Amino acid sequence: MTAPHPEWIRNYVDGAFLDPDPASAFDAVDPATGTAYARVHEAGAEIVDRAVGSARRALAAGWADRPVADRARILRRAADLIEQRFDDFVAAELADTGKPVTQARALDVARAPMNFRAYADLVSSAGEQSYLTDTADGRRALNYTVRKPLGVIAIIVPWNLPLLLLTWKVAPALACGNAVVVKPSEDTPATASLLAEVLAEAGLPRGVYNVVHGFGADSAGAFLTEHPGIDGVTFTGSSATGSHVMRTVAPRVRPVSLELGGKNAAIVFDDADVDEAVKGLSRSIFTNTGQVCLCTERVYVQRRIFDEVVAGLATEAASLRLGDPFDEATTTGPLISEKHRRKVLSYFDLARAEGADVVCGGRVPDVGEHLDGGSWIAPTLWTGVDNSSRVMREEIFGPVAGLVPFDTEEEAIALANDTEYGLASVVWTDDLRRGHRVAARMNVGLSWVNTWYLRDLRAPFGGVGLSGIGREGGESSLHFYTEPTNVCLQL
Ligand code: TXE
Repeated sequence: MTAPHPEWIRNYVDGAFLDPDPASAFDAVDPATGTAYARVHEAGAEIVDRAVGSARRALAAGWADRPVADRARILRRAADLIEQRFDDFVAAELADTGKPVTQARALDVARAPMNFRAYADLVSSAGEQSYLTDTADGRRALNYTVRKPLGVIAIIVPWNLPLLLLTWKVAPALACGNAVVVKPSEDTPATASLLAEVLAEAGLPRGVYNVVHGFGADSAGAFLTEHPGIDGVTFTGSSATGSHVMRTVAPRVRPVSLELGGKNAAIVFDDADVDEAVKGLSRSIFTNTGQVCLCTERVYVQRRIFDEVVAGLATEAASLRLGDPFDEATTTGPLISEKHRRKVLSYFDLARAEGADVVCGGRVPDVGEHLDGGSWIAPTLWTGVDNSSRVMREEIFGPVAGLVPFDTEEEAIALANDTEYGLASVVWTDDLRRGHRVAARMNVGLSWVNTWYLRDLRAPFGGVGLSGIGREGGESSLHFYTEPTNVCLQL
């Protein structure tokens, strides 16, 4: 790890980092230790206004009209530069999240260049629609579409996969010729500012990428979504805030893309390879300390193998190693903040009150004195719960799951679909026909069979119900970040 931690994490507007204002600042906290490692300059309404203005000017100065090949070249150069500064990004991500270095390398930071390259490729090969239309008078017309950038996009991202989710939105937005104002989570400000350095070096014109730091209400998040100069908002975060963002932009009828929470189910049939299913479940429940919108929090297991799966998962949970993020043997980091730990602990209390049997965890673990101040939590499994329990209905967003037995396929499908959310699901079975049949009946945006979090960046990503509106990924992103004009020519 090379990068020394910055003293200040600064806003980036019109191609320059702004001088920080000590009167308007908050701490960047390392959740592994609970200590502040930098100060973050909180953007007020005036800085947000400057950021939106600079994005507008960048569009007018020609960014939106640049040849696709130019934009793709800049994205590819950005991908190369992220790889050159790989350790800096890993260090920044670890300081903000406390996640294990092995995960930050393999997932979070590795995905950033992939996102830029994927959208450079996609935009380079994208076509337009075209139709020859028969008209009543026996002549014909040529209809075709011309896709134009949406304009200035507000990008609001959360803290669980900060760089991955940021670049997942920034890459397609820039590929399509938009300018962006990014508001990273107040809990994870570092990588968005680091990305500004890389994009400038990659040749992105000033004003195309701007970063404003701060909170939601009465802060940078609200100032940005309320700003009349915004042409669209893409948001990943909680369902409640997503709904609020939608209401904020509704009076100006701006498009929104919302990727929200989940209460994701896994179904394990008794024909599955149990060892493989248990290992897969352990990944889908505990990865990133359960703080991925795709993580499993409800597990339905066919009765004959219920005890075996519970015991296997408890063994997997016991094998997880919580500890120093820089230690290569660490598998599991802390929760993102003390505030979030209070939320997760409140669900531990609720589970007990609802009569759950705690198979493992359910407490604050002892991770060693030097990490005492961090927001650590023990991987936790419950039995004795059912779909009427609040812990089985509400998103907890921690390394937790409730396990429930079932008897028939129909029952399992009904239990899995009995939720207001609809993001992701997993089916574990060795019966291929059953795998296809059940996967297609899951009321979700992403339905896995015998795997989890296996992504093709060209495939649609998103959810239904409380899990969101719209899809990201591949062509879905190209559609969100552009507006088509239908040109109709009488032949
Ligand atoms: O989310 P928020 P929080 C879920 C998870 C978690 C819960 C709360 O269950 O426990 O949400 O987390 C910005 N206008 N997920 O409070 O509030 C905020 O500053 C504009 C699921 O952190 O949704 C941050 O940048 N912006 C999830 C971003 O919204 C506002 C990932 C997300 O914060 C705003 C994270 C406002 N009024 C949490 N209020 C997932 N889908 O992956 C807040 N923000």
